[in-house]
Amino acid sequence: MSVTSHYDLVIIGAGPAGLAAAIEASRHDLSTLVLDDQPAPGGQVYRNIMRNRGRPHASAFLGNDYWSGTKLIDGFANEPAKVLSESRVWQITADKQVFFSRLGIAQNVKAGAVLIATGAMERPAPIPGWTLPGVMSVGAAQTMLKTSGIGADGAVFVGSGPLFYLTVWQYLQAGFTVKAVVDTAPARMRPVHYLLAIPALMQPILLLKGLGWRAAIRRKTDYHIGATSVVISGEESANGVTFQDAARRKLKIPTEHVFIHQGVVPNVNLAMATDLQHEWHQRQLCWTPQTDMFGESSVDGIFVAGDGMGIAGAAAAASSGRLAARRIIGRVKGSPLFMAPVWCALKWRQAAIRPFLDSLFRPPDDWRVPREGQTVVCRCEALTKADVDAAIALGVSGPNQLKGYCRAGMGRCQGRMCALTIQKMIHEHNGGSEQEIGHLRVRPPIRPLTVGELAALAQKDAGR
Ligand SMILES: Cc1cc2nc3c(=O)[nH]c(=O)nc-3n(C[C@H](O)C(O)[C@H](O)COP(=O)(O)OP(=O)(O)OC[C@H]3O[C@@H](n4cnc5c(N)ncnc54)[C@H](O)[C@@H]3O)c2cc1C
Repeated sequence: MSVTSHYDLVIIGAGPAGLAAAIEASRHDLSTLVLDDQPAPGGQVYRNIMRNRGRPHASAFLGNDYWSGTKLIDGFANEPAKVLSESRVWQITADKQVFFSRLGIAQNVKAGAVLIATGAMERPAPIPGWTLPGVMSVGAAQTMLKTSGIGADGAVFVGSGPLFYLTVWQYLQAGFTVKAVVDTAPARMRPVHYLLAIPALMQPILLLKGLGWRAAIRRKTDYHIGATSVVISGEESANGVTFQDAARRKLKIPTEHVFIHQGVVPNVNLAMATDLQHEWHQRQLCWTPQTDMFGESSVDGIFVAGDGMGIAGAAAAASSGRLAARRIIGRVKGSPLFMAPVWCALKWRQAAIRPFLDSLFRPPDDWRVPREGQTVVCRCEALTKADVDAAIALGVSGPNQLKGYCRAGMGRCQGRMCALTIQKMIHEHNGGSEQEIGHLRVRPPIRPLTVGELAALAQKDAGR
């Protein structure tokens, strides 16, 4: 597929937000390029949907919400927008040049406008034993299931949140045995949860679906609610999970496979490396880019949509993608946006359940910062909580200064697996607000890049 060097709109991410924006822009004759690092469009939620269509078994266990994505995928296929899969975007400049690598070759395109729709990632879960072989995130377990129908019999799922229950349910539907489910959500709802459940009633189908998953899990597994003090045990690899149940009994469940999860947070590395202004979202405990109602960021012509601007789910992600595209179309064509308040209201309604979910499934404190000194915090640099505590005790103002003291956050992942933990540790030591503590500075390239890949870019420049 040929790639011209200029597009009206370049979109990063082929999930619901990116695809909905591309459909809208293409229908209004904007030249549009979608770059995505997965082998096929769909994002996290509709991962591998085109190939799974040909697998009758998959239709049963992936559920109706997954298959609702075919409408979006087919709609996108009918538009002239180009998609380049297996393309990792590693830099966006202020003059809207987008740099990416595809099949070992670095390339760049120039855009009239850029939409960052890079979605969400799982919140790091640094509990004792989380780095042992045999331990995976729930999202990774679901990725294996969606990609190739692979799973592990006898696994123990530990954590909470909508993706947690959905994946356990999909696992059971796919015919895998689940040894136990250790749910860290509170055993009883508090008054604040009931209060926040009122706006959530605007999304009764989602509520009922969640209750249905939980009821099925309770029925079909060894289910423990209100679990605290979770530890994954093992020397060379995981051999069990210990925890305290709601009745304060200490229990141990032997297993070789542990899947952990404490919700998702916006994947902001690309937005941060592009120098967009961010703010701390106290309810969702994560950083979000500052945008206007259309998703336009602090950098002119660079927009953000979907879960990358705050966790709101697939339907709201698609709405925010459409909203950003309409603003960009309006700019190119000079057309007014009379319907904007209606589109915003729809997006708000699609996310009405979020405050309730954020409150009920708020990660426990000891999942945000481990209580044991020997637990690894920064995986890339193999630093334990005790190592990082010792550096913080020397006196640091924030995560960027801490890097210089102990290298925490300086590895290949650029803080994806430790930034939120390190920030919270400094916050616990220094006090003040998490906004003031700040985030690790993320610099391009946001993904590891070989000299060979870069050389291709230099040759292209020399040939001009
Ligand atoms: C592991 C995981 C599994 C999930 N599964 C479900 C589910 O089954 N059901 C559900 O309702 N919700 C699920 N979610 C939540 C979910 O992400 C959404 O609400 C929805 O997919 C958000 O849509 P989006 O378009 O914002 O982002 P996404 O669907 O996440 O799409 C973003 C896309 O951008 C790509 N991308 C990211 N960075 C780059 C880069 N630098 N270069 C190129 N491409 C990039 C990603 O690979 C992805 O394909 C999941 C979240 C995670 C983290």
